[in-house]
Amino acid sequence: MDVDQRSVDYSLYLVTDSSPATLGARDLVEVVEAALQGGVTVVQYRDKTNDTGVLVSTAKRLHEVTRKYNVPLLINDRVDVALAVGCEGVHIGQDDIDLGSARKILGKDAIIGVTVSSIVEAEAACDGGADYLGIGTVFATPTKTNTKEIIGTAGVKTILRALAAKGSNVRTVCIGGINASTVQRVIYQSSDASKNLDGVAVVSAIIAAQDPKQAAQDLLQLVHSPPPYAISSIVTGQKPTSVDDLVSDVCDIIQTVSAENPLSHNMTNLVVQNFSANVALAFGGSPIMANYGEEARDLAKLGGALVINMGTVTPDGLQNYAKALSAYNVEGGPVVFDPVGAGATSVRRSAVKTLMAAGYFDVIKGNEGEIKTVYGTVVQQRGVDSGASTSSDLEKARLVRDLAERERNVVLMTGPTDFVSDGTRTYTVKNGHKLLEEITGSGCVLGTAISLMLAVCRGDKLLATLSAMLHFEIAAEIAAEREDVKGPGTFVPALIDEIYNIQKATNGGDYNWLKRAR
Ligand code: 3NM
Ligand code: MG
Repeated sequence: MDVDQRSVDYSLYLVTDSSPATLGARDLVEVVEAALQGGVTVVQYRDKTNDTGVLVSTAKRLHEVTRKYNVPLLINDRVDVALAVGCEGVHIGQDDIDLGSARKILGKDAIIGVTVSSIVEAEAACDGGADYLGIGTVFATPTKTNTKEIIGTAGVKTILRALAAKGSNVRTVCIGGINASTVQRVIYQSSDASKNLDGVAVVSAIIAAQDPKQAAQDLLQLVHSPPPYAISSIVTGQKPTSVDDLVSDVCDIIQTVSAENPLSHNMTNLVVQNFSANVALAFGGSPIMANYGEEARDLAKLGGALVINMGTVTPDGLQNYAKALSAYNVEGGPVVFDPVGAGATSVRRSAVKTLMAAGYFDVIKGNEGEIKTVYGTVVQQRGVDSGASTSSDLEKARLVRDLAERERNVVLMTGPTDFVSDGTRTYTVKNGHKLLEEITGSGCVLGTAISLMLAVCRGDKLLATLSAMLHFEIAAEIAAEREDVKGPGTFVPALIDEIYNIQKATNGGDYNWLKRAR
């Protein structure tokens, strides 16, 4: 088979596994042929256990099949086997034969790919003339337990960005835990404005599948379609606009919430359930407090949004959150993540990592300590409070922008000044009142408010978030100024009333309250 290296289609790259745990008692060549019928575009024969004789004979059989489908066959690690078979190339890991030697043996027309898990490795492989990179390990996977580093979608993105900065046109796939439920998110979140993945590499999602042909077909289709929560046209290059410019949009969203009465599904902590439900009603939404993950599949079909607030996290709770998150991701229903107390304990830090790997959050909201923890900065929070600020406003603005860009979502850092960004547009909001800090759950209920706005404004997650912030925080100001409000106790019911009053006023065409926006 003649291969033009530039025209290789890396969309769905199958790595084989002959172990009984993955392949079972089936014949590898038959499974691979089924996968080829399903649309696999590259095959890598990877066998770490069999003797060389078996490797060569199996590779020959595989090559006969891959040639029929005009798909390149690469051999993992074993340049000698590739030579013996005359297939299209090899894939080498960091501990295998070095790239220069492999190239010398196989020649310039061979396809040679290299496993990389860092920028340094990626740049070295590029400089050494690799045709493509296998970037990983994306997610922990039972298929390969001796992986060096779990890099997540953020790690893949960092590498892609570094390659783009070098002007490299090396092709890229990623590997590790890629399956039908992760593939779209991995491609969406990894891709940098300047460089995208060319495809994904999978082992168990195809080799261990009941029907490898169907599995390959499904995966290929997912590779080529954006996830349901993707925004098709994120506004790029737009300068941060003043809040004033957004008045009519904000009011539109507020009106739509009460017109459509969307569901706000809260998986929230024990402290704020009642408060959150009342606030959702005051906004004109329809709250449901449902912490059991199995319910989410039905609830996610109702067009609403989900709030995951890990304020009272438990092992059971974490599993429930993950189930609900994936149910909403499948439907494209928006999800708000409130990583309460993220930096307070090691359990919570690890819960954050688990949830971030489990699915896509449209909006992440938290105080300074929480957002820093989600970003990966080590902070020690005392309880769930943010603690004294350690960053300048410029640093905070950069942090929310960078995290939003990394996750391709919206990030809100609350505080005396709120910072909110979608990675392109970053706004600050200075509304609110000190009394919000004197009551419990004011941050949590803002998460609920955001969920309602997101449910009716999926196309602009930033605008939805901003609408909730302004509505809620201006209501707090108006409530705090009322004569009957004497302190935190009287503030809570007044806050609910003023949220309700703003909603009613906006529906009546009175936008005056928004003049307070700062
Ligand atoms: N290489 P699955 S991860 C073969 O990170 C391999 O370099 C990896 O298996 C790396 O698709 C991996 O079943 C196994 O998760 C991927
Ligand atoms: Mg290897």
